[in-house]
Amino acid sequence: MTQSESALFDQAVQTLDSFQIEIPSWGFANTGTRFGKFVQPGAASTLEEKFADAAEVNRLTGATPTLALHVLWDLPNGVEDVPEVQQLECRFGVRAGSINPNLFQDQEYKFGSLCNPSAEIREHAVSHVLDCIEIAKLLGSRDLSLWLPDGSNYPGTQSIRQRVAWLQDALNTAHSNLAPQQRLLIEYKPFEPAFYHTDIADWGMASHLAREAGPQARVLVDTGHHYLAQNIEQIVAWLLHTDLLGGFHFNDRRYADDDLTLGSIDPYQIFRIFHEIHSATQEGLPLDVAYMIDQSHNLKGKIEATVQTVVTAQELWLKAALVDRQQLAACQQSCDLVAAEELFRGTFWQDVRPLVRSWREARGLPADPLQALRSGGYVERVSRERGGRSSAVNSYA
Ligand code: RM4
Ligand code: MN
Ligand code: MN
Repeated sequence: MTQSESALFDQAVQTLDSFQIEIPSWGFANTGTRFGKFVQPGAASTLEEKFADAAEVNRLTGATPTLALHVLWDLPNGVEDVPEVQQLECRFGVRAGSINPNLFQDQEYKFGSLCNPSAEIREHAVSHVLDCIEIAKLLGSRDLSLWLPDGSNYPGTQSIRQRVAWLQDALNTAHSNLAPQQRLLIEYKPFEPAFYHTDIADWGMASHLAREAGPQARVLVDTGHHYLAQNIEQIVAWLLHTDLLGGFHFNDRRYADDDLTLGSIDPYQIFRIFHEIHSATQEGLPLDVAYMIDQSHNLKGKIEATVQTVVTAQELWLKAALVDRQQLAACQQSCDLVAAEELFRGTFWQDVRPLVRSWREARGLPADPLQALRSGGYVERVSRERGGRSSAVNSYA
């Protein structure tokens, strides 16, 4: 290794050692679209199976020590299920990650949850959120990630402002129940399931709600929750500037909230987002960003898709770290547009896969996690074990 090669390798080691990404329990379950589901024999249907799959992904990638849990899907009995989760954490060496309340499944949420015109239903929704905060406390999970389906389908049918007021009350209550180290992450989405107005439609609304709720509230950016023309890295830059960036739900999409695997459609987009974060970190901004995956693997093998996503995230995270930001700043300052763009683009085009591979070898991980998954026989084994059962489908669609 030349001196510059070894400096590059050291940078890669530091960059990859410090990058962890949370995987979602629902990424291992049978999912589908509103038209139906194609059931996979290896899909996880119990929490134990989800933890087992998460452990396999962590064994292969070394980057996924936590598993996001969706409360009604994973802890149907709420707080009572905490001891089971704790046992699974010990058994599989994977910790519970962010806790996701479920405010979209019950029949009573037809007209909304935290923004429902019925005070009784709003109270019920708030009490579910408080239960989730309690679950998170017991599990030592820092982040509560809140996504609501609330909104309306037809103009004039709901008071948009009244609903904002109800929502703010609910979030204030949630915030006042947080333990000091906990955070409330507020996710936004422009449409779906509501098709006229969504109560938290964009990052501006989420930022406002977070700021009003209190200092432990932040915004959660789900990459699939934007209109196609939106400049997501600009939103990220603003959230960094305002110290409101709490975390990400990564996925990719071609049209809307498609929940495709990260970087499958537009890897450059993720590179640009990561560049904003690396650049803020280099400037010494105090960052605490939760990197999480939120995907629905309808056609790809669940574990394969998850491993592929983690590997892609690591590659893009490293690529973005390698941007020569001092040089870039000089080009920006002198308005040397083409030089700046070529530096930026050129770093994106650089193939970092050999570097990531060397890092894996240095860390005793499989050099090629996807290949190791294929040759390891895990998917075949769980497909045999799980395939016979009719798997209860309790997630998307
Ligand atoms: C939503 C949103 C949430 C996720 C649910 C299942 O579209 O992305 O984060 O929990 O789907
Ligand atoms: Mn999401
Ligand atoms: Mn989504």
